[in-house]
Amino acid sequence: MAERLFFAIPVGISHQMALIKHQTHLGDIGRVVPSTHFHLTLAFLGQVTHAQKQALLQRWQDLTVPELHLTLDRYLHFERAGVVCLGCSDTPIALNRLAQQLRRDAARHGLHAHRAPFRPHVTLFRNVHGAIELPEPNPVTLPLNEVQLVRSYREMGKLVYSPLMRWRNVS
Ligand code: 2AM
Repeated sequence: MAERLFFAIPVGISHQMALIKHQTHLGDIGRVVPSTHFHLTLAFLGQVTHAQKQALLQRWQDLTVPELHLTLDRYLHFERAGVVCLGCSDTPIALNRLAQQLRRDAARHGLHAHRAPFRPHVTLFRNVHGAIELPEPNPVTLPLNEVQLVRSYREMGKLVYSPLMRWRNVS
């Protein structure tokens, strides 16, 4: 059976707190993403079969997680998706390289092919309808300590994100 998988950078508790403040600051603009669901997606894989997962895990066994910090310093409103996120104006080159590597490997194995460029962000609200004005945010700086391969599924109607694998840097 296929699983819905994606690669993400997790958001630790102290940074979750900072992001909750952003949600409070923005107010009632859509459906609030629960803080335990905060993540920064590097590559969405879609439905992955067991054979595809095995092949990719072999490919990624030596995946290197670069040491870097990522400053989230602007609100983004992706109108078609109906989401508001905290994103960054300056993507670190090493982060872009990592996301492109994961996306390329996934596409080569017949998985989701991303057409849009990588724009790092943490989604704060879903179901945001219509045009909204967004202020300048207080920046949040996330350290990149860990990358996770996450499975998403529904249990009793509730969305669950379950990390299957973790890759850490040496810091
Ligand atoms: P995002 O909220 O960071 O944009 C798990 O489903 C995550 O994968 C979502 O939170 C979303 O990340 C991303 N995702 C889901 N569907 C996607 C798609 N079709 N293309 C790109 N990313 C997607």
